Amino acid sequence: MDDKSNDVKPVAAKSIDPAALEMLAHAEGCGLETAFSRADTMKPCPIGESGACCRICSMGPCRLVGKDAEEKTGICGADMGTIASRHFARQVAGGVAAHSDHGRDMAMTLRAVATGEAAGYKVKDEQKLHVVAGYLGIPTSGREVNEIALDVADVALQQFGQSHGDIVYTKRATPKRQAKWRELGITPRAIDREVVEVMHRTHEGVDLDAENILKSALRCSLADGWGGAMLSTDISDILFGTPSPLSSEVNLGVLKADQVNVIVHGHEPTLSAMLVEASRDPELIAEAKAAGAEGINLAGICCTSNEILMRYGIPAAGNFLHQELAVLTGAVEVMVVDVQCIMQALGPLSQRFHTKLVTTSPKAKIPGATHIEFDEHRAPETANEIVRLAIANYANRGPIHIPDYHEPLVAGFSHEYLNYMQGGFHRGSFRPLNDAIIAGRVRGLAGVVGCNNVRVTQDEGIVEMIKRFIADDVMVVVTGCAANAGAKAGYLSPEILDHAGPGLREVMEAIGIPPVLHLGSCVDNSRILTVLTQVATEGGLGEDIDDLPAVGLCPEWMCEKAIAIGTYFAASGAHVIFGVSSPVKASTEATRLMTTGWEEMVGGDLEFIPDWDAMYARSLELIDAKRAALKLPAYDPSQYGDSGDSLFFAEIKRYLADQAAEAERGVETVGSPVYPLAEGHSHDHGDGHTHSHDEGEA
Ligand code: XCC
Ligand code: SF4
Repeated sequence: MDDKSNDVKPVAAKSIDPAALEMLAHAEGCGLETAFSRADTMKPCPIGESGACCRICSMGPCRLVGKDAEEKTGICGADMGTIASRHFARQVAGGVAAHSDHGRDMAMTLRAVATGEAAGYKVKDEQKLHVVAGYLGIPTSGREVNEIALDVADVALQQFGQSHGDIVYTKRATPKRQAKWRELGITPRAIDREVVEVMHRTHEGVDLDAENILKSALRCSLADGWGGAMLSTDISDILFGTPSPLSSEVNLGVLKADQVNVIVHGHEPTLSAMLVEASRDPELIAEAKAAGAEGINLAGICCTSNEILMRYGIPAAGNFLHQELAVLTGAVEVMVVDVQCIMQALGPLSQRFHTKLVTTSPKAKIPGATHIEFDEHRAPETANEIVRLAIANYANRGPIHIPDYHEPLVAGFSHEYLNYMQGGFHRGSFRPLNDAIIAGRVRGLAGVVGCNNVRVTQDEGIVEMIKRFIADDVMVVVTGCAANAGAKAGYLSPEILDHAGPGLREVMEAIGIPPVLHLGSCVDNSRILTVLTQVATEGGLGEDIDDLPAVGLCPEWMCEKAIAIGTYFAASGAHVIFGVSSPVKASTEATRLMTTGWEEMVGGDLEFIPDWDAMYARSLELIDAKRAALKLPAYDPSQYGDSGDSLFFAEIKRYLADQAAEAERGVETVGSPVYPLAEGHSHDHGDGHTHSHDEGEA
């Protein structure tokens, strides 16, 4: 594997984002380090990186190295396949635990709302509550909202620790998929149980068969995709509204020189939703003005950002590798963090500036931070306290350096909204998309998801894949930090339709959606499972996810959650390709099991291809092979001519132009919906009014 991740990168090769490069030069000028510069001196340990290190017991750590490494064993006799697979399975369990614990907290919040203990929150999307109640077998007719919500919360919470039965949401998979899981014995039972079982099996001296270990990893991952993450998405929609498209902005330039800047970073929407309200509270805005600022500006980083971008249009300051860069601007009064993807480096770094780092979860403290514990029973007070801390801190600002980069984007595509776009609320379907794939106007579907990783050039792999896919008529969905990367590079703006291939362009214009759809945060990868399942069952493209001309990519993966996501997509029948480096590359056996082995077993697989060209070539090969297997016409771009702009897109462009003009005049417009709203969905316009469009729905 000759990836270049071990060389010291010149600054220009650290990111393709000009804002990041500007801030890295600024950091160097200030003599401050970042993850980017630390990566130059901290090389990945090649033994651990490749999966050849076992530190499961204290007879080791055992490291299998050398030319004959695969013939060696650890002291207990564990071979390379076992060692690499065990480590991989534990990564899956770690990722599942993270997403699912987040999901559990969402269910706890819903419960507190239902029992009237969570002031400031309410069930915002009753329609979604009814749909979810239906999935969970909870009666709805003639019942009060909070009565239903309480049952939904309790059944959701049961999914974590139930002593018998399977995770209910597995029934949302295609019948074929459910049967396959049953036959293989990998239907997940209870979320916590699958995590515990992997931890048990991978304890010293238990499961010592690579194939069996990896099979348990598949089962565990399904407890995330069709369990914790899917519940998290659904309950977030119930509490904060199912997203529908709106426009906003992305990159560090969304920070405002003359306003109190508050950044939310992490993963949960719970406190951040309250901070949205607090940042728009006239009383607090008046206090900010009294402190000499023009107002309060809230922006996000990582998936907390995606959660509030999708629902309130709050601008995104950047993805994972932007967290330190945001502090380096000197313009952040408070950075509020909850859980996951938060660098400890923020502690000491924020102390070099006036920035107050605020931790809020009892699960996640950082030395150097101020801890203001979030408790859903007094959320509005906590949010106000944090905003007041920021206001008081405004006067302490030193010199600031905000790079002037901010791209417009459209975000907020839920599965529900896509249904609506393709047939209206009462006849929602995926028929137009399926027909377009069958005809070859759309060559296939690609999900480009996941993290940033300093071992590769920031955003490069993600943006390269998005760019090439849409040019080759592959429709793209994005989530997490990959969505943010695509947005920073301009690929989430409707303007990008001009860069799409002719077939894709024609279809996108007809349906009225852009070629790259932002589906949300990382737990919202569950939305992609729902979309793929519906495409598979709509007709004409086989019967299951493994029949579809689709591929999932995670070019710049970094954490265990990404591994859990990749694994549940594979277990659901998708071909998945990760970049960076394979955590099992030291083992030919584990690599074989996760590729051809899993393909035979579940129809999907997990490959690691660090080279962007090779990753892309393999993606098209997989998509075209599925087209051929379905006996669809081979993709032929020459048969579609350029079509004119649809009225729909002309409208969006006009809207964005107006918005830019208004922004120029200082009118706050981020978060305005750019699409006609789906009936039954609502948008908070930030002025305290919620516009619901649910007439006509019983
Ligand atoms: Fe974290 Fe979700 Fe990865 Fe980004 S993409 S670095 S997990 S924030 Ni989830
Ligand atoms: Fe070594 Fe076996 Fe202990 Fe792992 S479990 S550290 S391979 S002795």
